[in-house]
Amino acid sequence: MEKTFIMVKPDGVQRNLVGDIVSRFEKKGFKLAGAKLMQIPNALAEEHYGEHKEKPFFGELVEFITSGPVFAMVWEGENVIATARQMMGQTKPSEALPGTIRGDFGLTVGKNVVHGSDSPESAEREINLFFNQDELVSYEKNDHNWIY
Ligand code: IDP
Repeated sequence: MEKTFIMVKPDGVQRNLVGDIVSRFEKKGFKLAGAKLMQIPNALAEEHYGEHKEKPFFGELVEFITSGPVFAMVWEGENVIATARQMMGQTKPSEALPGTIRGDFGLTVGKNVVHGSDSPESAEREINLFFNQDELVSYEKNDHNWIY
């Protein structure tokens, strides 16, 4: 089954949105494979956002993502990578539709509440960056046959 990396950013943690965001993925039918509240060290932030190194907002992005705790998660399920991106909404909250996380909770691109991997390659890279193998749990859920 496909896995993706989802993270409630520091603004989402401070604004008490962790429970709502976890709940959306649970209710959709995805399975939680790992989760932790953590403070991202600078080096990890720079590596995670490496593709934006040359962008003018890179410094601001690293400063923001390290400014407070984040809630890092791995979610599992059919097409979870693309579906989670749909559930998050567009990067700019002004373009994110109501009903999406960013559409419901965000106003600015810098503080857009949530991160989610955008491809199978980034999902694998980001899961390995943020989680050790022994922090991920493989288990059966009772609702499996009611979802698939
Ligand atoms: P994504 O998070 O939807 O995948 P990316 O283009 O990968 O979007 O950008 C990563 C993050 O960088 C965004 O979520 C956003 O918080 C931040 N970001 C993107 N563009 C800007 C900008 O112009 N100013 C400040 N932050 C930005």
